[in-house]
Amino acid sequence: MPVRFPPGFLWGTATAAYQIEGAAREDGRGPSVWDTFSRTPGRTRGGDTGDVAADHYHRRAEDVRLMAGLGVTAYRFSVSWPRVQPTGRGPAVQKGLDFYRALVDDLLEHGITPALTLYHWDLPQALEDAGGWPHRDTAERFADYAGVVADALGDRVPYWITLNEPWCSAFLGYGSGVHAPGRTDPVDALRAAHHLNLAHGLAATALRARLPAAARIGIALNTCAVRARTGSGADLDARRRIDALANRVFTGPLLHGAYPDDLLAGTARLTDWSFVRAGDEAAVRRDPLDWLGVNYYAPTIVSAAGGGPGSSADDGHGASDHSPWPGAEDVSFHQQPGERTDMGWGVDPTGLYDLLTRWSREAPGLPLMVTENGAAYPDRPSPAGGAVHDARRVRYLHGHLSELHRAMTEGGADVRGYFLWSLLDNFEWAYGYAKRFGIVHVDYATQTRTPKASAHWYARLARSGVLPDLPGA
Ligand code: IFM
Repeated sequence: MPVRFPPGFLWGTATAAYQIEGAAREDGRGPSVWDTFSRTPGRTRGGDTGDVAADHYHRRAEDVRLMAGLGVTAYRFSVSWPRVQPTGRGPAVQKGLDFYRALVDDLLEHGITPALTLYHWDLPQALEDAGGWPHRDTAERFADYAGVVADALGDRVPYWITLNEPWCSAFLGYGSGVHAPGRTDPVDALRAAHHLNLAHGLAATALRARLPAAARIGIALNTCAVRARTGSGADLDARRRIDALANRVFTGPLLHGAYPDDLLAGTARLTDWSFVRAGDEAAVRRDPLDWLGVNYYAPTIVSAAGGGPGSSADDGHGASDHSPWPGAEDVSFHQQPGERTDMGWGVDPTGLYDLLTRWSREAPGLPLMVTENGAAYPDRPSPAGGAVHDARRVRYLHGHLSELHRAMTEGGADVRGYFLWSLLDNFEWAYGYAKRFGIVHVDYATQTRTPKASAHWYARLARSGVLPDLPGA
């Protein structure tokens, strides 16, 4: 039986501003925390920065034509906050807004539905200098910025995503410090998580007041498929604790209007959470989500402290002397056996099934989208003819899309679209340009784009709605 997706299902690709745009100092753009972090020696691999990246700021039209040629029906991109408000507050820079307006116009002309992310980690440096996400005012500034972007683009963008992976912003940015701004205070990480939740809520209200009724507001969470290494009580408890810090710290207030009790108890020796003011949790879901974005790459396998051979404090997010898990620093992490991607992440599509069916059970009636899924592999153009044979990526995608389909058919999940990460090879944060997630290869010396075998395979899917067989199967 062919694996067929419903008509109207969105077939997208995804990117983020700092990872592809470059033009870091052009047209009035201000510095973001990632400019500062990546220009600080030792913070990114080889000192790589997003100064030029995939030069998308200058190649916007070519990149949209490329997508159109692949037949994709949707594109998820992010707006760079410091390109629009260089210091994170005050009047908008018209040239910054013009760039995104032109991008959206190009997409619509090619029949590609825009999905706009307001925040994919590039906090204006001036706001970090004023305290960053641990500081409450940043949430208010974010709501103002959301209003500015809605006023400029609200008439033509149907899908809005407030935040991308707030877990990374809070816990990698302020806990383990492997992401910008590189701070390492567990309480700041928790404060940041709360202010990101609040920022989502305030922004959703600002968007709702400005956007047409048909616009759909969501958030993209990297919810974690946490698995206990064994069925022992201690390992199951480790799973519960990581689930609280990875997932329920966001889905608690977003879906249910409150932080879970076990999260508060598990972090009580660090903080009394008095930074959560009366009314905050209600504000997070005053304008409830229209849909939930799920980003998934690999499962996370945990055990209680001292988990035996092969266990470590490394959860796959990058080495640091500081844990990104406040109050659960003792939990051990384990590698998934079997195949791994170039990030070292295990390949297990069933994690996507588990997440989609979990959120669909926890939030009945809430449509879901896979807002990121994909894999890094180092394949390059072959010397003969330049084709890029990324067979492992095709296998990865095939496996995950099969599980997505199963989640819809057997698991009852209402999934409306899939955004493949990523359209282009790009700046992979602390790993710089060493990791290639694109279905289109980028030669950074010449900025030549070469669609890989996975792009051709995905084009067949986007055009037909039927999962193509694996080559050679
Ligand atoms: O490149 C990132 C993206 O910015 C956020 N989600 C995970 C991707 C791969 O690490």
